[in-house]
Amino acid sequence: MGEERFAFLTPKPLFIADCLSFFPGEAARSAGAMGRMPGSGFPYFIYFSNFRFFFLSLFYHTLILLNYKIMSTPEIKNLKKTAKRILKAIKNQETIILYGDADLDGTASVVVLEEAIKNLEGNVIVYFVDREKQGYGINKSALAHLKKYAPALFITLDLGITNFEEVKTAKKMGFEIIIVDHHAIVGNIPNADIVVDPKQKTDKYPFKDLANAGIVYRLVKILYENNLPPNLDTEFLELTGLATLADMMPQEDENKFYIEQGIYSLEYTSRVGLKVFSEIEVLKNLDINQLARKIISCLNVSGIEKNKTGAYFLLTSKDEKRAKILAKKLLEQTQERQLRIKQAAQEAGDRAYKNSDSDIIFEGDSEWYNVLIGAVASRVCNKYRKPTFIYNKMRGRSIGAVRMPQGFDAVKAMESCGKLLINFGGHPPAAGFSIQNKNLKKFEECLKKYFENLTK
Ligand SMILES: [Mn+2]
Repeated sequence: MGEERFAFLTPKPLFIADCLSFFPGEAARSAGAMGRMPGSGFPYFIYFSNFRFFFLSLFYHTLILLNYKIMSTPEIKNLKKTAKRILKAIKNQETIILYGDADLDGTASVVVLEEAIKNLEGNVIVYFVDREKQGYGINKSALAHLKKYAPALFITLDLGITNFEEVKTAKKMGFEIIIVDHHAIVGNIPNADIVVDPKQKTDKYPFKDLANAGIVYRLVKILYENNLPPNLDTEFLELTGLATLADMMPQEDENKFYIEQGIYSLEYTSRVGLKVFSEIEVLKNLDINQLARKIISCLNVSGIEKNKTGAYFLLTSKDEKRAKILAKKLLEQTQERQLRIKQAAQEAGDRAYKNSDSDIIFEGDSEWYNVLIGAVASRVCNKYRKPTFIYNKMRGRSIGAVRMPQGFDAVKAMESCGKLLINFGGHPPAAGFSIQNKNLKKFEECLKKYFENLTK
């Protein structure tokens, strides 16, 4: 038991290169000295570099310790059960629906699991929820659209853990539901067939801050009984690393491994949709970290067409010409969006300034679209260092993004006013909600009271 937990830490040629990326400066220096290796050449530079024996043995011992630590820890709850169920579905040629969140973490989760399942000859339907039109999570219109595929195995990725009613509805339609999510548990868990979320109280997995893509990466390792082909492994790690950064998960423990490993191999990526970024004129001179940040800003918010995200189309593209056009388009859209975010953050800040004695910032507008509010809330929160609630006011209801300065918990704050909300969820520093417009004022008052009591 245990060797499947961190197969990428078991000794094999790649392993030496793997451990190097714990120390990216050293690795980059050796790689730089060797120049760019063709194809998936990056692991091989180590054989040519005159790396000092002392460092090697240091790394080796670190790795043995890490391996020991990881082998003696339990797996994420229900992850093996999920893998088993997926393998059964593949064997029986059942339809497997992958229902993902539209950000990069959700998209990476879908792409990795889809490619893993398809490579084992399973049947996959991919669906992304349109936050702009449908809101966050599982929702009625998506279920109405997917109903025709029932009965099927319905796997939610990077969402679902707060969709109590929707899970019930989906089960009635004949779906078997597996939730794979990393967001905070709000009270109970939905009545799904299997729930994977390291934040469940009963989950003994020691590291709680994985991105959803990190959970999926582990799942895929189990699906392949640790014999994931190296080319797939590298490609999956790249997406896992990017998603972990995009979701702003703490850069420690296992996450550090995904980020450094993923970003490092990005330079030699064989995924067309990622490779094209480094070929775009204005991005040509960026170093690998800057390039990664650019890619993330383009793929984290990429719009939805035909129930798929722009990032999904790009990451699964095999056609270099079309991928380049799409990447350029996403880059343009990102620049426009960043301008709009700046303007909206300015406006929200100005309005909040008039209310400067309030403990919180609570502002909304019909022009602040769903794709903007998260970034707007982040900017405002960073500037004013107050609990920040920014919402897009639509017809009848609003969708909001929440950001907290250190020491505050967005999920707990909303839990205390939960009755006024349609739905809410997320992480302590960053979360979201949906609400009937008629409850907005009450919600604001309730939050003010909550934070007033906290600071007393
Ligand atoms: Mn996520």
